[in-house]
Amino acid sequence: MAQPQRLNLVQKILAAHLVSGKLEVGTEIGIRIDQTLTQDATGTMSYLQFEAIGLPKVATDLSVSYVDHNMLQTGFENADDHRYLQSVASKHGIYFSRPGNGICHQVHLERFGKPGTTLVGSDSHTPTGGGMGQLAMGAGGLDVAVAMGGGPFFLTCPKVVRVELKGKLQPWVSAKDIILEVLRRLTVKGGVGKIIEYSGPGVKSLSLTERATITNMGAELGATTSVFPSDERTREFLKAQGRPKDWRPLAADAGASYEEEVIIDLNQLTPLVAQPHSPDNVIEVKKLKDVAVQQVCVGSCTNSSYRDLMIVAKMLKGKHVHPSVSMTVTPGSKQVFQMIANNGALADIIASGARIIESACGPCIGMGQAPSSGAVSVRSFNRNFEGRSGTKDAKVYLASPETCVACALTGKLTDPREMGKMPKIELPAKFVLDDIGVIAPAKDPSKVEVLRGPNIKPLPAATVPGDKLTGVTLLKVVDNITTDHIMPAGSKVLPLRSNIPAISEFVFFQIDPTFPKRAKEAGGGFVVGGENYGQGSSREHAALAPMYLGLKGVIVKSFARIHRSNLINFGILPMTFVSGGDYEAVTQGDALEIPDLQTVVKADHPFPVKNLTSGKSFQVTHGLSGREKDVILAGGLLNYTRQRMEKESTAPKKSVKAKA
Ligand code: MIC
Ligand code: SF4
Repeated sequence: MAQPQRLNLVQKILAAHLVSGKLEVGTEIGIRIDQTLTQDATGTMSYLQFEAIGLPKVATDLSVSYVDHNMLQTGFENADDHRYLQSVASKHGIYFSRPGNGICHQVHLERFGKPGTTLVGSDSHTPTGGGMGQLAMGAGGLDVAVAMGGGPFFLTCPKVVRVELKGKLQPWVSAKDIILEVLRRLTVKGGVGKIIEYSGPGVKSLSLTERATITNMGAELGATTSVFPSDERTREFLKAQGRPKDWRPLAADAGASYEEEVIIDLNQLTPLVAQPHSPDNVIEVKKLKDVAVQQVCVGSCTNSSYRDLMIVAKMLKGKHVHPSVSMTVTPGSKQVFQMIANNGALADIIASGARIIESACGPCIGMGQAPSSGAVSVRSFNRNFEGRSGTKDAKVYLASPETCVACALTGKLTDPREMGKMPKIELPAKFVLDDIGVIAPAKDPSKVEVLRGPNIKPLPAATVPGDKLTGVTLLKVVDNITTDHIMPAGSKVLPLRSNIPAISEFVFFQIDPTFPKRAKEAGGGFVVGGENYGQGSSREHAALAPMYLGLKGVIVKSFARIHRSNLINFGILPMTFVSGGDYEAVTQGDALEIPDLQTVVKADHPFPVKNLTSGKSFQVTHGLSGREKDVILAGGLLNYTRQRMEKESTAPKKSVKAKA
């Protein structure tokens, strides 16, 4: 008799949600999505797209729209977007988390996430939910819109990497140091095509929000997501959140197999820091001596839980922030904020001279608190890409809240182990639960008017490709280009997220501000790049705005997962060099041509790109799945989804919602 298959945790959740394909690594699968989340900076586009799909109501178990990114209201734009988001949510069966209620990932963990379910969010740090055993993935807004409509979410069936945690963290070493160690070993592209599953005896010593710090920053590995088992610690957290019924146990079968294994001995870890300008540029804090620090920021979806803020408060109690340091503290949610206010910890933080910021992304996305010129800024955040802080020559280091406070007190990079005895943090048996920051959807949607201010411009349409693709190489870039390079954020650009003509003027702003003008004058063209192109955020604007400028294809050595999907969703052909050396065969300005486009898109083999300037050709592949080919040929995912829905509505008795 055949032995029953022993499944790892990832396989169990995938198998329970599989709608199409087989669980074979490297092939495309479609899974049913239980929950979605959006945030405001990506959400306006996502809801405009959901409206364009034309369904009256979301088909998920739960969909939540958060406002946490575009919080500075320096003009009407962000306020307009918030109003649109609130009304469109109310009309279509979506919960609305008001500005001030907190960062989407922290709030979702507290109030909505459920072990064993699937979550897709229009934000790359959606894997935060993996801390509670949820299979939580970041995606472009259009993929989330389709999932809200009940369509499957498509992904490449990942390799599963087991990270075994042995031993126990030593005082002053924390969850952030674990993920920094994983990043040090695997690098920012080491997780592409993989899901990281944590296990081992060290797991139970980590509280739920500590696990969430690790899965959150797993996004920086390029991983599809990361996940922890759901155990007694998970039950404890859900009980304290007043949601004991949402708990269910979840673990890999004993003897389950994995494609790769990594072992981390927690006893051996020391406080770590990621140096500028990459989250994998990791070194022990003790090795960096005499680096003066001008700014310290604690917060972001990585490290802004109750536990994190309490350690900050206890370390600051009775002390003062160093006179040459500007320190900011951002609680991750209204719940955390209220609890540290109620128990007096907030007063200790204020008394230390730290600046308190409302619960939001804030400095993490350059929404205020840009450091001074050339400053060293130590942050408990997850990304330190050049210029992301709002100051191009700032040097941003990523560290645990403990290390951040040690730096704030001494004015230089400091190992927190120099701070004496580590304070003990008691986790609450019950969190403050009032949910006044969440507004339920309307009972009668016909009474809701969707409010669109002048900042909300109609969606630009993707074009259906013809029989050849021609254009100039508008830009040639190096390895590890981030979506922050392609489509910057920050307080000046983010308010334009609902206005593609306006935001497209900032495409590649940091690398070459002449790009938009040149692209328009040339009638579009190509971008050529190196490895891990498009790493970082899920922002589909990094595909949508270039599409608006006429970008037709991107040829690189390798892609980051979400950005590749976003390119396809907007009808831009993603191509990889068959031989990495051919990267040298293209120079910026070269005219390129791909003949027989329809044929090469439908085929699975490599095809030539003619360099009309040099007179030579080189080979590329697209690696598109059958569905992705159809999306490209339809002129993008919106056209493709509409066409499918039309077909289904004319076919008898078919629902848009995919069944498992
Ligand atoms: C980020 O951390 O880069 C963001 C801002 O949260 C993005 C989303 C966006 O660009 O709106 C992300 O991580 O996906
Ligand atoms: Fe917000 Fe920063 Fe988290 Fe992105 S990484 S969701 S900007 S806190």
